[in-house]
Amino acid sequence: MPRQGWTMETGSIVEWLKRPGEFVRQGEQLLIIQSDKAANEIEALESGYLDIPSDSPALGVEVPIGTVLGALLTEAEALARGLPIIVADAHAPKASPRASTPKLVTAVAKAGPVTATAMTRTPSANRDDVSLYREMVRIRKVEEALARSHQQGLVHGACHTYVGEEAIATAVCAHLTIKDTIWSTHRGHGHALAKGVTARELAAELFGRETGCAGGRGGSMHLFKPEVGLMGTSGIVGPCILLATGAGYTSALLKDGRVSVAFFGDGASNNGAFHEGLNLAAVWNLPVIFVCENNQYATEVPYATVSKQPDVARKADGYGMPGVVVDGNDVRAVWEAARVAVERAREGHGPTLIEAKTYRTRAHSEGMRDAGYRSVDEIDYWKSRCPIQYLRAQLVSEGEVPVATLDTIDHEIEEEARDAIAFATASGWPDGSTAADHVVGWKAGELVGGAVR
Ligand SMILES: Cc1ncc(C[n+]2csc(CCOP(=O)(O)OP(=O)(O)O)c2C)c(N)n1
Repeated sequence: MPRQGWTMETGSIVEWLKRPGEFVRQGEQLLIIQSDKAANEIEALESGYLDIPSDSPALGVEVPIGTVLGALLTEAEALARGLPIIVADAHAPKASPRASTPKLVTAVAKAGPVTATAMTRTPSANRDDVSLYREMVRIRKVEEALARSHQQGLVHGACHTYVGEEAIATAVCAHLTIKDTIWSTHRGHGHALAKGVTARELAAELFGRETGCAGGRGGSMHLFKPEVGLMGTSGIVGPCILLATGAGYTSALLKDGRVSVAFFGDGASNNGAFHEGLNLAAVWNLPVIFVCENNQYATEVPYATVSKQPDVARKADGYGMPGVVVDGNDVRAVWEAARVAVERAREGHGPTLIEAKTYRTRAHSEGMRDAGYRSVDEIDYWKSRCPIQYLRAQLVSEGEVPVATLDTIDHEIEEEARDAIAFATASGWPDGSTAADHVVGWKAGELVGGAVR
């Protein structure tokens, strides 16, 4: 019984999603457990044949964390135990009747730029594909390690991963200096890494440790490292748009040449902050890039059901700024769109709205059920459009980068992710006596605050 959150002491099995003897691949959903707070899907941490022993707790029976529920065995072990080995996945969940086959690719290709800015896909001399590859792999592997850690109860609070969307943060941040600022969301791990937060600092923050980028006080949704321009991630949908606009206003007043970037999801695009932020940035010609990561769902709500206009980018026209639709799973395309937008902002020509069409291939948040609102076919389709594999295939087919180089990067990053988890696990907790540091509040009519260290 895995620990799901700090307060959980006991849990019960709601449902096994696999049968005894069935081969389960690492990362597949294995069972649903009920904790003190929620029903969570638990994925297999490794591959193997499922054994549910006769003394495994029955459904609905509450047992302490740490209780053995089942095991994933090798084929020899499974045969020795007399399990009815099942390799074919006949019980795999079928596509939900509501969801349909995605047609997005054509839509993206047709949409193209919608206002003034001419987009080209011509590679720039300055684009470093190997670095882009490395950064995307870093985000992917660190996210997967964090997801596993969440399942083991090491991550406190929610954990929204960026798996499938890596190309966007990677390509946009490739154009930013350390002085440029980014403002992000609940799904901000990838933005933080791409802007310069280390894997160690990120993992430690999610583990609540003092070595985290926010001293272990913020967790997954409150990442903060102004030294590298990460001005904050936030669980409140929308305000990052206003904060980035404010930062753009500061830069315009100070004439310091910085640009600011707001990363946000399609869910924020019907929020009042979107209208206010884009309108003000356009009117005052502010150096801001609005990056809408349209992964097509706000939690379980399809974008098509909340906007008659399928392209968020077309809304830019209403504010008098360029709006660009780009394939968010093509890192080169995003890189080019961001290059034009950042250049425009730095030269004083004002903001741009980039809509990167993409997809998250994991659940909205780790442990949440991911069924009913989208089909397995749809998820598989988008997995096949993995931005990392796409760039890898391009690099290999172009003959510019040897496969061995890419393999080496994969291994180095795997090691980096492992090291980050080990570092976070070994790090200390913040000292309880500092709990009020950085906290302000009203006392007897006066604003008082703890120490700022
Ligand atoms: C102002 C506000 N309203 C509602 C929520 C609840 N909420 C959390 S995540 C989420 C969906 C956000 O979707 P989107 O912006 O598309 O980002 P994604 O999760 O798809 O990356 C919602 C509605 C919130 N956190 N803040």
